Amino acid sequence: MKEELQRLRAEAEQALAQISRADELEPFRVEYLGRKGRFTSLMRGLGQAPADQRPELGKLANEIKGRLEQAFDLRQEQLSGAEVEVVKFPDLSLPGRRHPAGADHPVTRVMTEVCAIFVGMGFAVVEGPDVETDFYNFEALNIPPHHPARAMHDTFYVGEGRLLRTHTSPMQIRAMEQARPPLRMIAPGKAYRCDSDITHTPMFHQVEGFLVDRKVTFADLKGVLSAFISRMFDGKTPIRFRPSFFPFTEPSAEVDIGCVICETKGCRVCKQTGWLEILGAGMIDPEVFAKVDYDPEQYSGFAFGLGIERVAMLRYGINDIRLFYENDLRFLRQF
Ligand code: 2U9
Repeated sequence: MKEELQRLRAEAEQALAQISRADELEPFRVEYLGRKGRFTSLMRGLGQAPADQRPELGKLANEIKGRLEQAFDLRQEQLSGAEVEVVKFPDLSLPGRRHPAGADHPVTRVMTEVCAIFVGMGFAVVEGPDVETDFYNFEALNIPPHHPARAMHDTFYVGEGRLLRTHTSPMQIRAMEQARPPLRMIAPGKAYRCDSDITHTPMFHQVEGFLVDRKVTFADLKGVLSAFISRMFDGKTPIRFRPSFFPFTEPSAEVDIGCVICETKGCRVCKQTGWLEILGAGMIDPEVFAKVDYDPEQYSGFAFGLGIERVAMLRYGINDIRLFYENDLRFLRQF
């Protein structure tokens, strides 16, 4: 029994000395020192030893167990220290951890570019709330109740006389109320219309803008918008102005550029016309001036609006607007 105890002690000490990692400690403890371990089962056999040897054997067994437990604690301490050492001295030859870089969404990129071009021409940027009143969204823009143009706007009403703005022009009305001409401003932001198909999403982005001063003419409108288009697309893109109608501008025009896909030859994207509509614009209607107390005899101005998703679709050759809002990384990583 004595020899068996000594043998187990030597074996356990040897096994402990060979342990070099902290995760090997627990299996050792279970095997030798645990409740069902080898030491405990040997101690159980003590009952079979002759009665006169039992006290001496018991004392020896307790001593050996105590020393092994001490040695175990010491090894545990040494190994936890060793792990700290590893952290202190990392392997500098290992490759570093990569931090994936994000990128601007294509809509954000086009929005930033459009704004930068107008800011470069001296336009100030104004921003305002997405939830608006009927007055700022419709009435001040010469769209009275029951005007047929309201049907075109597919408005989301949110209760208590409030609605989600259907365009960013309300902010420009506020800016006109607060300042006097000369004014040059753009209003970038989100607009909402209850509409969804391959060219419409219920939320989309616009940049609308206006310039008001004495003696502003349609020629100024043509000059500023031509400069914008030549900076946004390549300088050689042909432009044409087509008569149109908006309640807030008179006269009004829609501006087309030569199809960027087929270079005006005619294709599916331009519906064989060779032209793509890019902007709406016109001279600010005197009724709008009346709403903000500007004298239309003294002042005139032009205004314009463009849909950012549409420009981004043309710029990047995207045929379904909904792709912008599906958050599919395979799509977004291309930009
Ligand atoms: C004020 C007065 C008039 C802004 C204008 C348009 C024409 C226009 C559309 C383009 C594509 C909206 O996103 S879209 O569907 N906009 O065609 N917007 S003139 O007129 C204003 C703005 C502010 C004070």
